[in-house]
Amino acid sequence: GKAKAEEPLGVPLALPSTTAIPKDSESLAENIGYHSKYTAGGLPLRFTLPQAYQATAESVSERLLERWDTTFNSFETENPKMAYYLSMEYLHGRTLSNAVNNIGLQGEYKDALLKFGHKLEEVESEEKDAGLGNGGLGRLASCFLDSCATLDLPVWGYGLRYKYGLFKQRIEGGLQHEVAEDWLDLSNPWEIRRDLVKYPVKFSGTVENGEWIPGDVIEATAYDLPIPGYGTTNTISLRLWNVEAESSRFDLKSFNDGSHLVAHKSQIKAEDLCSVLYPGDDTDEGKELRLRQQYFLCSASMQDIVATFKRRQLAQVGRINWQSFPEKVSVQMNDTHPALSAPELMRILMDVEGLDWKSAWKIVQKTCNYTNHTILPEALEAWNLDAMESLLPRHVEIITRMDKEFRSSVRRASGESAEDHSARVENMAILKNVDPVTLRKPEPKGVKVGAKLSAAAVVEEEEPLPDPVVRMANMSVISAARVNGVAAIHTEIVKAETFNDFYKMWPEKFQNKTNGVTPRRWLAWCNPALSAVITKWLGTEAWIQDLTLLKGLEKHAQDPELMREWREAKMEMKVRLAQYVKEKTGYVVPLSSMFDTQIKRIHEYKRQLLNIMAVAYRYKQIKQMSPSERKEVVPKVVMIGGKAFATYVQAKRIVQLIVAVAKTVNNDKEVGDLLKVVFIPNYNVSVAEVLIPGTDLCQQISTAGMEASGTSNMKFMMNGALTIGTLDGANVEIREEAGEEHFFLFGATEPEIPGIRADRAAGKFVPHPKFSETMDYIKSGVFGESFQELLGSLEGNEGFGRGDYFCVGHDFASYVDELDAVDEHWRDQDKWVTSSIINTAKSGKFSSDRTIDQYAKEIWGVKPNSAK
Ligand code: B1H
Repeated sequence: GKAKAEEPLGVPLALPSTTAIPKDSESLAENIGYHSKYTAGGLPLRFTLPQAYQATAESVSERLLERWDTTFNSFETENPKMAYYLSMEYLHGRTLSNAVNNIGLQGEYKDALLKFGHKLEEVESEEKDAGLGNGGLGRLASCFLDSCATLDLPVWGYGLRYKYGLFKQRIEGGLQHEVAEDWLDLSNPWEIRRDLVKYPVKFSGTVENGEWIPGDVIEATAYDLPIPGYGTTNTISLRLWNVEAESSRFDLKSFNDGSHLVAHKSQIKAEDLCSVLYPGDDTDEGKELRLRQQYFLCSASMQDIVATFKRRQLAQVGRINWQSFPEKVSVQMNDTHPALSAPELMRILMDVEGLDWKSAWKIVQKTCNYTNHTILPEALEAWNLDAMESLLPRHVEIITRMDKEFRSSVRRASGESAEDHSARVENMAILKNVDPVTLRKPEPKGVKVGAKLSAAAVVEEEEPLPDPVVRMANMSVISAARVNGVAAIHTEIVKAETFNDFYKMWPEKFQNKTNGVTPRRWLAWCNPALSAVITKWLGTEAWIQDLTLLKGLEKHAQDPELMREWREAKMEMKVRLAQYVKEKTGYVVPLSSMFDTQIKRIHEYKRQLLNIMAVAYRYKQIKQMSPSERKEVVPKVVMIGGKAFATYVQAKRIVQLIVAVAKTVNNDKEVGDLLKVVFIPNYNVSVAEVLIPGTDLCQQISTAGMEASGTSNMKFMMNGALTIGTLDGANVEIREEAGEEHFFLFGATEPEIPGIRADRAAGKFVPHPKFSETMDYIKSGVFGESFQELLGSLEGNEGFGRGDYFCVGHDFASYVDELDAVDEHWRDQDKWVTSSIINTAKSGKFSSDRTIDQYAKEIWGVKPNSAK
């Protein structure tokens, strides 16, 4: 397995320049026709939608290739410092519509397809979402790449090419069912398989005198996706690694021995590696396959990064100066999932390139950076040391040495002995549950080494010691140049709590980088109606590249003409959403209602339960009203969408309750149009693109301190939705930007939560009557069942998941009161529209262009490099 990418690339092909290829609708139609016949391979007599999609995608992909090639050549010849984004997840969504819009050919493709009798939007809807991620963390990675490309930054993404993305969600019999998402069942017109870019990835085996003799070697093959920037030629790459057994671990020897089945078995095992995305969001599913996946990503990517560095150094400088590696390379680890990048780079530098420990460690510490996305303890990855050792024996040696050096440097710096600082050092160290001197599993207490005790005597006297584990977050902090949180409040918690000892030792390492979302996909392309109004009133489309320009709308926020146009645009998007709801659920929702939306993974801390309980309360109130009282009710459509992790029982019960409430409420003639409840099935990126523009009010109601940032909150704000939310994650900054009169705040604050939990455990919680009344109402069976197990989590006094750990009971009254304030605001439609305009106008901060500009300047040290 020689790293082929190290070899010279050969002479660039002289092809027509990007401007020479015709892009008028005539030529595009011809090109689509050509692809329909020769690439998509269908009969041109019937130009069906799937075929139209395939042919159009091929045509667009061809146009991207020109840009891509230009960009790559410019990186290769100008050799700028590169940043590499490593992520186990990318929630890419659809590519066709985004690409056509980003390269500015929507009008031309629209006309071209009309010649075949097809609408561009319908053709675009044929595409399956690339759902290679769970939620916010994966979508953030995709938004970041869009911004990097748009800002002309020399950045590449690395990930895994899962055969099955996040499962599809079906609602049947009132329950969630998971169905495998075979997104590659048709050929993927966007990817290019790089036959020549392959690396061996080793597993298991033994280490003898620092030399790793692997038990297993599998091969990683690169598949590249183009990421076109907006308003620029720059088109960067997302490189996804795949295992291909034919070319990898097919064990010819045992095959020839006659043991065909053994050979075949190992082939299946190797291919399994990339077969499926782990579907947990904010959870750590510590399975061996996941560790294999993580290492596969890190090893292939680091080998590729090193090979690229060497190739460019040799071409530009003529020799390799390893000290300049951090001047040419920055690696961003998207949470701890790619944390093995650090020990893997150590291994390559030492075992392959022959550097000593000290020089290698200096390079690693200047190259790697780590973004933390959650402080939930169950999501902080910790791998069993023994399991890791059997899979990655050489890395366990390296990690153990990293830990040893770290422990002694902390002691050295504080000038005190091992004992004085043991608690602090143990807290920060990489290995946990090990003997501080040997860094291996300690001998059971009371048993002297070498003492001859019978096995039975030991078992009787000693409790089993916990297994040693590798704490990936600690390792990431130790090996990173910069560590960042994803919203101001989250970074403060990271510094003050999660990594406080590290922060005190290395304050300069810690930074905040408040998340952002791409305004291309999440406003300009998904909301054509509002975008047209914005462009008209700003007199320019420049806001698509500089979202802070939206603030120019503020001065017109009370202009009756803009208010009218704004209302019409919102209505157009509500009509589109209502059609979607009808199609997917059969429910008809009244357009004059307030559209109230909560979309995100189903998790107890995100509190969909709080939302649906408030809906139950509203329903009960409406039922009790007289006809004249009902006339005053603000009509509402409550929409909730999101997937529950298949084995997360409480989350699935929450889905069940939402579906049950919808069924009861929507079929209640007495309530009629005053209240509708919809569970939106199979929430994903392209569903979000319909839901967000059509929403009036969004719900961001997590228990304070638990949502690191949230990113749908930013998308809603851009699209003129108002927010009801807690002071959590990026909500804090959204409220600051919008102004408190345009944001509906409720609930306990982050510093109050521990006291609330303590009071609860001490039996001091007195439920508000509105809360008790709602609990009893649901338990009475109005929604078919009594939901005892679900509601039980809100009762009792203690324990995780019991005793209302997420403070639903505590926040309930303040939540329903604030929902009344929302209704009051809605009754004054002019006031509402003005607030809506102001939310959009003040959303500029939440463009991922701003976030990425900060990463580029404050962490990566990369500069724009525009392709010529
Ligand atoms: C976020 C995750 C996550 N934080 C483990 N952590 C996973 C953790 O498969 N796993 O094991 C997958 C994902 N995801 C989210 O990141 C936060 O909850 C959001 O608040 C934040 O907006 C988002 C992006 O920073």
